[in-house]
Amino acid sequence: MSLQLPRRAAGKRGIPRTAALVVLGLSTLFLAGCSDETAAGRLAMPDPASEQGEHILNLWQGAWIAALITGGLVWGLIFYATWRFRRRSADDPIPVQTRYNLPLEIFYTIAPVIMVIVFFNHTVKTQNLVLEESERPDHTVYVVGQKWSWTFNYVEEPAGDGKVLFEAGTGSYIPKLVLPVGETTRFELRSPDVIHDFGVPGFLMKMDVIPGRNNHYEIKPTAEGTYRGACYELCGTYHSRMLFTVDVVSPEEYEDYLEELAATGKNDADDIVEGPAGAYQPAGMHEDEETS
Ligand SMILES: [Cu+2]
Repeated sequence: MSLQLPRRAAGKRGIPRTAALVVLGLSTLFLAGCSDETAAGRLAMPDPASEQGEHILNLWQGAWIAALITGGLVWGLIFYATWRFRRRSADDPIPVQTRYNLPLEIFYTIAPVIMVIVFFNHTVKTQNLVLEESERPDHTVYVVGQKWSWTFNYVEEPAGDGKVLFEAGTGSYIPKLVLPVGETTRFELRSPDVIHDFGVPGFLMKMDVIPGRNNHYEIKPTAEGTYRGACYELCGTYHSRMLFTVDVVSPEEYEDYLEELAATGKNDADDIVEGPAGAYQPAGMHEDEETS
């Protein structure tokens, strides 16, 4: 059975053509405005300061463009149909009621499935790109998320004389992670207690830190600067204290920083440090107040 439209609709093709042109024009305008230079062009994403973040930004922009084109087309058709086939006077007859239009039903079943396959394909490709790991990363940092802060362990660094250099935060001290620009650092994520999530919005990357599981990812920072980081998993009472800062510096400054850490005499250990024992709690808080 073919789709039957009221006679009035036939022959008047001006409106759909105009609607299609409006959708096309708006999408072109939108695509042209999607530059990586401005926050509006990045659709509210932070300016990516890592190589991996560029891929995430592309996926984000692409997904929004596809969603807006689809949305524009659907809204356009809805508004067009409600306006074009509205009842004009009380004498208007009820238009032909169409049911069981097989080609149309096949189309609106298959088209969304194809769209989902395309979105899925792009997502998997981006995920594979950002999780790609080098055989030998330039640096490795063991990131320990512990209640309620972070400990950053720098391993295999010459300044450490085979020892692990670390910076440990507490509930009342926000730790600093230092990374060299243009070099790859692998984060080995460890948790001795509950699930945390290690993320830096400026890098557009984050990953769960799960007890008993060795999650890892690599980052190649592309711009020097100071970035904010946090725990992105509601992990317990003082989750909100799990902040840290990231300083992306030149490779020379990075070496200097490690030497400074080694020189303190308090920031080296024989093995990975899982946070300063007994110092997890913010000052004045007691272990029995802990609820998770
Ligand atoms: Cu946490």
